[in-house]
Amino acid sequence: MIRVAAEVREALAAGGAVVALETTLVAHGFPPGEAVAVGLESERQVREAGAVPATVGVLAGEVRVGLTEEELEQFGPFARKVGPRDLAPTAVHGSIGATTVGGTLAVARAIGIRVLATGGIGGVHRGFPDPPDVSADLAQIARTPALVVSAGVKSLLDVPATAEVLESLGIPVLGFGVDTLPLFYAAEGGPPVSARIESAEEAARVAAAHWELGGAGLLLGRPPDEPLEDVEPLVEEALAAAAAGGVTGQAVTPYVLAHLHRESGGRTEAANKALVAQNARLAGEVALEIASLEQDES
Ligand code: PSU
Ligand code: MN
Repeated sequence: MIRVAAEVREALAAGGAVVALETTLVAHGFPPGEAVAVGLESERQVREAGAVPATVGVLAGEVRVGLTEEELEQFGPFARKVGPRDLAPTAVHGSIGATTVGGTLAVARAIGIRVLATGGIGGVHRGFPDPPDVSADLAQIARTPALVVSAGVKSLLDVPATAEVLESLGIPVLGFGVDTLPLFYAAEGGPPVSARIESAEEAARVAAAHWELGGAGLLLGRPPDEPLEDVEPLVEEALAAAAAGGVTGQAVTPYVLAHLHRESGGRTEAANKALVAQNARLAGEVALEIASLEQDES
């Protein structure tokens, strides 16, 4: 059911550094025609850090780990958005499935990948419990012994509520050189993190300690280098447009991101591309540190 590319398989067997990358961000987070380049840039950043990228997607009846460029090009807007619950049915039915953070983590857990990079994780959507929309990313982070590097929680969500759920689930929320959780496009104004760390090496030591203590997932929030601090009015407009258009469930995040990319004149899209690449780079660095700690152990 799971086909792991030779490079990823060999790196895992040797205890090397591997970073899982998702395909929902490619299929549903950027306009077609630009999206594949975002995925390839993440892979390049992971490699520059010295780690092996493992992009995950469902294709031809298999969960593939370590997609080729030709394979990645198949993840267009028509690809099904695949969370943890959707992996098995999508694979069995032979559909193309773009894995979310949650879906990708489920695969990472199955084969022992310890680090994942994304833009921003999903969480509690605004207005809870009407609608009662909570991303499966949260529950999957809680059960996967892996570190997720993101620019925090997507600001189109109810970020304080999401931070509370992260605490309830026992997920350490680490700030990379910051005391508050980054807000995806924005760096300022988020809820406090549970611990601040200053380096990739320190993140790796905290993750290793958390796992030794029987813990599972951790979130590492890295603020974007060039944040946009003024997008909240546009976010509210995008959410109102989604509600007015009857957009619900899995379709909300892609709809809102596309609205923002269009209405900001491309500013949110440029910011999103940049932060995805920055997170991939840091994830590669942390993966390297984790691999070196684990080598020392054995
Ligand atoms: N980060 C981005 N763009 C995205 C996502 C993350 O920069 O599109 C995706 C991830 O796949 C994440 C998903 O798992 O958004 C969350 O969607 P939902 O809230 O429907 O679970
Ligand atoms: Mn949802």
